[in-house]
Amino acid sequence: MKRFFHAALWAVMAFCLCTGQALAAYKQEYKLSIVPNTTSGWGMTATYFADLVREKTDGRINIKVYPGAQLTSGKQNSELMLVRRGAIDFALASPINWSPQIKELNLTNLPFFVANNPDRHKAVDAIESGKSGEMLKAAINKAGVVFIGWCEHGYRELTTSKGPITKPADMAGMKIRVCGSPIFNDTFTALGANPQAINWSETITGFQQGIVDGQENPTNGINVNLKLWTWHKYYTDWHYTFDPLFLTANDKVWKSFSKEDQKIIEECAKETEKYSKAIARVGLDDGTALKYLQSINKVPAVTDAYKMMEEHGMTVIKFTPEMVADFYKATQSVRDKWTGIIGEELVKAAEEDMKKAQ
Ligand code: X2X
Repeated sequence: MKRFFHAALWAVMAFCLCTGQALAAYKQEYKLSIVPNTTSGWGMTATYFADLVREKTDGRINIKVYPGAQLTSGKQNSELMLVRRGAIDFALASPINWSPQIKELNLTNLPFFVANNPDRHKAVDAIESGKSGEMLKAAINKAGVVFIGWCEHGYRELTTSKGPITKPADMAGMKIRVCGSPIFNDTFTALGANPQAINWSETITGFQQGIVDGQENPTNGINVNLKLWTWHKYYTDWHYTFDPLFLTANDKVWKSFSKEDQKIIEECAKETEKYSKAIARVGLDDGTALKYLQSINKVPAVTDAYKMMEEHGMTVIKFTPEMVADFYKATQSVRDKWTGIIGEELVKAAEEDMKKAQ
């Protein structure tokens, strides 16, 4: 019996060596952190990724999504530190929450920078797949975590209880909730508003209590999903900053996976990227996103955000090029200051990547 057991053990080990499977024990569960809830576009993306990885690894890698910034006790700016330390295994993260520590990640939050191109969605793709994207990935890896792939939150649009907003003067003194990233403070101050840094975990209560007059977040993923019309009757479609998302893993966790499993995870991330971009862009692009979602049989409940918001009594203001020009001018000092912090080389590389793609 003993000899049989030994022989069996050797056979298993030999099989593992031949197939390149690591013998290191995998954890029963890997924790993936996200800041908003599971029904947001961000949450749907995280679930899509976790399900795909579980399926493609035959259950070897079981990722569980922890929503609501619960793994960071509501403090969204601590996420990078906790992934680095290993308290969090994976994060589907926004540059906004990591930019206080990784200065390069302020790039897409330069006001009126990415959308300042004829096709704003192509501009995003060009950064992510271009030289500037490589520089961003390198900056994330240098911070001690493993970059796995890009996903998407979307362009950040403004919702307010007062309005309509068509020129910077309309924002004078308005209390706007922003996340705790300093560039947002500078942008809203330059526009004459009164930015209030509040963690997302406390923001909804802030709306209910009327502590702020407005906030900014992506249309499909947050504004429609959270029914922002409950508190804010004005929607300003100004595309002033862009919020990608990226999948990352703790370094040790990543190294514990076999090469095959790492490759599977990377392939799952690529699939997730397509889905994530499509749900962020559906109804806001030329129809490409909807076609893709139809092809994979994953059309979400709302595919026309503008109609939905208007049906709920929101006034939708779509910025004209003249309106954008006014806001662009009013925020010049912010771009100047933050280009210096982000690094001129990276900002230039992004400009070139975006120009080539148009
Ligand atoms: O805090 C926000 O506004 C949110 C949910 O968009 C992020 O975490 C970046």
